[in-house]
Amino acid sequence: MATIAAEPYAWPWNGDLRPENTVLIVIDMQTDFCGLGGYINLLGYDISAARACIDPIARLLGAMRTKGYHIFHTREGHRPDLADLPANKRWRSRNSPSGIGIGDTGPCGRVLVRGEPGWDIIPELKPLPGEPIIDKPGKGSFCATDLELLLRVRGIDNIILTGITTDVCVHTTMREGNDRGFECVLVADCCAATLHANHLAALQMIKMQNGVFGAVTTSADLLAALP
Ligand code: C5J
Repeated sequence: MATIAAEPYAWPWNGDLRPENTVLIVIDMQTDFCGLGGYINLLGYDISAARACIDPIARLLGAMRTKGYHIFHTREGHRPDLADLPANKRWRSRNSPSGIGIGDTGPCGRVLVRGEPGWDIIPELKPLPGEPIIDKPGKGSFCATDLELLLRVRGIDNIILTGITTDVCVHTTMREGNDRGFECVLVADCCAATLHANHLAALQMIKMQNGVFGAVTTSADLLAALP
C-alpha cells in the first residue's frame, strides 16, 4: 500500500499505487501553448508561467520513467484541411490582438495544425519512443481520441496529470477521466494557467466536495513517496 500526500485526501483513495496501474500524462506541452510566437502568445498572454513548469515536469518525467511508470503525452491540434475544426472555435481564436487564429499562418507555422513546428511538443519534454502521444482536436484528452482504450488495455486505474493549461485542457481531461472512474491527481507545480488566479481557482475546484474530481499534490510530494 502506498499513498502520496495530497489535498483533500492522501492519494490514491485505495492506496493501490504502482507503476503497472498508474500513468503520468503530460498535457499539451507544445510550442503553441508555451513558446514565443505560439498560439497562446499570439492571443496576447504571458507565457512565463507555462514555461515555469517545464523543469518540474522534466524532473518528474525522469523519475517516473526510471521507476517504470506508464507515460503518455497529448497534443491539441487539427488536421491540415481543418476538417475537425469547429467554425466557432476558429472564429473565437481569431478575435485576438494578432488576428491570427487557429489554422492561420503565424511565426511558428500554421497555428495548432498537426505537423507544424508550433504544434509539436517542446524539445525539453520530447516523448521517448514507445510513449503514446494522443492527438486531440479539443480540450479534453478523452474526446474524439483512443485514450480511454489505451488506458483500459494497459490496466491503468490512476492518472497523474501535468501540463498546460490548468484551467482548460488539464481540468477538462481530469473531469473526463474522473467521470470514467479513473482516480486522478493534478500536480500543482507541474501545471500553469494563462492567469495565475485561474490556476489557483482550478486547484480549489478539485478540492471541493471531498475531492470532486480527485486530488491535488506537488511534484515534491510525489517524488518523496512514489513507489
Ligand atoms: C487551451 C490547453 N488553453 N491546452 N488549450 O486552449 O489548455
